[in-house]
Amino acid sequence: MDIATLSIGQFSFVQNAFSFGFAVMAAATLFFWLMKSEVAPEYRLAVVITGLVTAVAGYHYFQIMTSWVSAADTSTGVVVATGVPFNQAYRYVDWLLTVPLLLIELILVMRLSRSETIKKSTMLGGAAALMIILGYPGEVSQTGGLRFVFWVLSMIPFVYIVYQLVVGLKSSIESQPESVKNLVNIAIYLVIGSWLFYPIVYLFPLVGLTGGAAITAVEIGYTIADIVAKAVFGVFIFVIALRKSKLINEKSETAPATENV
Ligand code: RET
Repeated sequence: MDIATLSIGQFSFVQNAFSFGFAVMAAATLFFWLMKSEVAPEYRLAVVITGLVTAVAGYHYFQIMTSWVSAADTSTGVVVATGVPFNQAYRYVDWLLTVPLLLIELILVMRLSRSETIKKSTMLGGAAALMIILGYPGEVSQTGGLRFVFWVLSMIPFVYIVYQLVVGLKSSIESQPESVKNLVNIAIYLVIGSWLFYPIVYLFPLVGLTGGAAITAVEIGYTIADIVAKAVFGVFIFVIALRKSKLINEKSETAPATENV
């Protein structure tokens, strides 16, 4: 990627987006960790992991922003490459850590049986890690051909995850309490919707966007998707945990709690 193809406006726009991403992730982390005691003990792990995801992302956004700033000199009013490459590995390392955690977060908040929790976390977490690892060589390659080949390879685990979320979790959703069924459904579609964004953004340089416009579109696209997939999704997880905690409290006053509550 050639940073000198960006206009000064594009360069600052991306820099501001990274700064915004860092602020959102840092604030979300504080929110989840400070609010953790508002949910029943059964759901605290899910909420702590939600904060862990935004904490890891916040750290990486800070690094991404720093790397972006060191890659260019704008003091002359145009973008001149300093020779220090913009490090895209930060994004992929961030995803490698956070994507499996996000899936585990969703599984934990559903409170399935122990064996099912372990099985689903391993399968989905493993597929997510594979998807990210397969995407990286294409992201850093300079040729459209390689970018496309790795897109196709990475789409295989991606389709598997989406299939598992839609079909595999269907019966688990049915066993969720009425008051959260809708929220769990929305959370799953939020995952699928925001995740679909990534492979589409990845393709931008292959569908006619070039130079600075392509770089800007990819970086802004990933940043928006990250904010939705981590912070906004995290709020859904938190609200689901809060509502289920209320149910536990109500039930303990009347009858014993049911399995998925
Ligand atoms: C890549 C490569 C091209 C093909 C596919 C991809 C999918 C990436 C996804 C990333 C999700 C990241 C999240 C981060 C925030 O927490 C690697 C771009 C399918 C789905 C959710």
